[in-house]
Amino acid sequence: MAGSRYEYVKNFERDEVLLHNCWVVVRVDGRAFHQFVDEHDFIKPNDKRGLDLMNECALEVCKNFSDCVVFAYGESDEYSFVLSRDTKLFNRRQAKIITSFSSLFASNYVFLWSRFFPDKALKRPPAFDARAVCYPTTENLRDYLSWRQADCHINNLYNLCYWKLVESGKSRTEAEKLLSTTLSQDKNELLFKQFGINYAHEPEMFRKGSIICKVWADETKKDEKTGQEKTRKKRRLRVVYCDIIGDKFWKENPEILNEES
Ligand code: DGT
Ligand code: MG
Ligand code: MG
Ligand code: MG
Ligand code: MG
Repeated sequence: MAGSRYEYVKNFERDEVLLHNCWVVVRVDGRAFHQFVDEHDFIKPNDKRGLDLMNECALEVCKNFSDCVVFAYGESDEYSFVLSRDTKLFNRRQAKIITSFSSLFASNYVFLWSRFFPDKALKRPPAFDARAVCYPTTENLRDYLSWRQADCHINNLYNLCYWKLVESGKSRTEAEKLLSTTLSQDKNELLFKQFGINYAHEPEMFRKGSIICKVWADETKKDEKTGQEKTRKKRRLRVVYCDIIGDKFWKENPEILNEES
């Protein structure tokens, strides 16, 4: 049946289609979270409740788009979702993909808030922006993920030093000035000598960020006939905290970026 005479307006629509045969990374990032975390008294520099909430939101996104998301990496107020390079999601229409991811992430953040902050009312609705970037080679994708994990490490080391100095009585300007000339090694030393903190013993979630992917896990089931328990290895969606810059993780989990999966 012919549409209305107004239907021609559809011809003005333009779709940006994500490049064929490339890995797609969708990164969502909290809007003005420097303010949001202050308004909600997040612990500085890392609030485990906030990071756990981010992970739960990301898990929901991964489950919702389980056919296409093969890996996710989160740190601070951001999460990167890797879509398989042959994904047909929304015919690879960029706008549909990024808006679906960011809105689903944000709605889950609100929906799940009270589970992670039971004693704290949400003072305003948070927003998350999103972008999609195409990476033509697996090396490019690995470098992207390494870039985010290195960013997590650099920021975390800096922020830990910064807040320890401020807590110890330095002004914010003094702390900034003091740290401006330091290298990574100097910061490690400062933490150890002045505050007795061995940076390597800080929680991996803070130092390495969070990874969501299918990993091999033991699953025990009771055989209905014999009543005997059987353990089988299955790939299950999990949050893990580990290094993804080196080759070890990728060698142990070749299925994740396996182009056929
Ligand atoms: P944007 O993304 O341009 O709208 O602006 P922001 O303010 O969200 O900036 P961004 O995304 O570069 O930085 C994230 C902010 O969130 C940064 O100020 C640190 C803060 N943040 C993230 N996680 C935590 C946490 O666990 N504890 C605290 N205290 N702050 C956190
Ligand atoms: Mg941003
Ligand atoms: Mg942000
Ligand atoms: Mg951010
Ligand atoms: Mg619709």
